[in-house]
Amino acid sequence: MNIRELARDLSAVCAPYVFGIPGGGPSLSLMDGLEREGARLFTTRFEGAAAMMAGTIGRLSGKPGIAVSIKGPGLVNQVPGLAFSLLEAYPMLAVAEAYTSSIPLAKAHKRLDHQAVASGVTKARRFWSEKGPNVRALAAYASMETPGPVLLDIADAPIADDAPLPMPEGLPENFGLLDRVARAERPLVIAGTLAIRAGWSQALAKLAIPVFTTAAAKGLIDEALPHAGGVYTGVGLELAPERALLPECDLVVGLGLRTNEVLGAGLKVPAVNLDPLGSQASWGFDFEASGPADFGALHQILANRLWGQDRIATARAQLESRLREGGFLPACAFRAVEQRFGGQCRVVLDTGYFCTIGEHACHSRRVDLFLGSGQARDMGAGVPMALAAALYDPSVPTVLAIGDGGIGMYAGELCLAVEHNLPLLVLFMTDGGFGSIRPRAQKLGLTQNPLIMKDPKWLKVFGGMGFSVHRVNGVASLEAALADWTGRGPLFIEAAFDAGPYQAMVQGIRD
Ligand SMILES: Cc1ncc(C[n+]2csc(CCOP(=O)(O)OP(=O)(O)O)c2C)c(N)n1
Repeated sequence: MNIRELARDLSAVCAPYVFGIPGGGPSLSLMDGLEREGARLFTTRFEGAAAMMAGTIGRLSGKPGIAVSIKGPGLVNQVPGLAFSLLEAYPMLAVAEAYTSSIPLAKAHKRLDHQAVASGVTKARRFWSEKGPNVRALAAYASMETPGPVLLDIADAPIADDAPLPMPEGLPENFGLLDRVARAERPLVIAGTLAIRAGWSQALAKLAIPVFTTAAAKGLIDEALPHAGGVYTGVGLELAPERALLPECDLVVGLGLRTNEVLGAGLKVPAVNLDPLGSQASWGFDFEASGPADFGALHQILANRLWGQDRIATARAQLESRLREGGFLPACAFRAVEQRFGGQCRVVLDTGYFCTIGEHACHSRRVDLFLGSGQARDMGAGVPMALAAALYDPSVPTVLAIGDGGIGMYAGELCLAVEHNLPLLVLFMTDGGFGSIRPRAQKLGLTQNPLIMKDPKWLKVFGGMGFSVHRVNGVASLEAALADWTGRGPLFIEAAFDAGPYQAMVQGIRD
């Protein structure tokens, strides 16, 4: 086997998007081979962003994206993106140049222990080999429950063999789960990202009982539907629809309701969970029954129940009126965006209080029209996510909401938006610091110095990079800036909010 054949094999099973930074060795030969096979190549400024972008492509396309790096420091730079993809359950293949074990230790240039580097942030690492797991097996491994990153180390030629991949044992179907659901009169569904991967979206849209999703699965059903409860986090306060609806159900039916998709595990009502992993991924929840079960049979039972739509309407109206309080704040900005694009835009949320608001204020229609770091809550990852999404599907504008904390981390990557003239709006929501962290400092009398970011200079930076730029401080100026945008080429809008009302805006909504 040679590198051209490796590229052909990778092209057959991966999405045709390759991100990374090659060196002069096999990484470049591989990128050349992948391009010849029809893949699009994107050189990033940092390998960590490349791994995040490859993972995001995996989430959107269902096939692993590819991130390429050199050995040693190149792989180490991929680590933030591998951790992100692992935590978000995004399938991707990381490909790194590597030393084979037969190369004498005297050759030490860039030499690091790849197994040690990869062990905490990937599902598996294997060397490109003649007889070991092939590329098809590695891609399938990245995609199987729970999806995540797999590292493929490569040299100029494959090694002879590598160890087989450890396969999990399948669990027997849990029939008790269906019996329990059949006895419920007012069941309520909370669906995790498993439901996206399993393709249950349309079936759930047809139900007439409350359906919530985890933040990472937002958009699984059209959130304008009367039975859509919105996002469930486990820590919602009195104005979050979860607080109004859960006490009124007689059974929560989890669909892949996993601990790392919520902010607080545990429920105060009886619950079951359909999950091929059984209880492995849902520690902290006390399910009466959990395990694999026939979704078709479960759906038939749920389709015969009807309740909760009036209650959802009331809860949503209460939340909406709270979101309208306090003057110009992120909720107004999300409404302006929604109106400008009639819901036909993709919203990407970075991490901060604007994200807490956005998760409740934005009504997502489809699962590909919302991205957030719902599991990792990885500040800064919004930039690579938004870029990958805009490259993957430029047919709708992508709107990235990001704050003072996340904007700088991967800002250099946004050169790609200019180079590719992407329909990407960076909506920079600034309150002059880490608004979501400051309340704790204030409460405990801790220093606020590390939490304040004075006079952001990003408008000039993005203008210099080639973005159209606007600074807005109210709904009218924001609407004018949005109306101006044709969607051809990237736009940067700095929206400035008063720190006081900004910090108060989540009260009653989320802990
Ligand atoms: C990679 C990473 N580092 C640090 C954090 C901790 N963290 C969570 S929110 C936040 C501040 C976010 O600030 P900003 O983007 O300004 O949003 P705001 O809090 O003002 O809403 C920080 C530092 C994180 N979630 N991820």
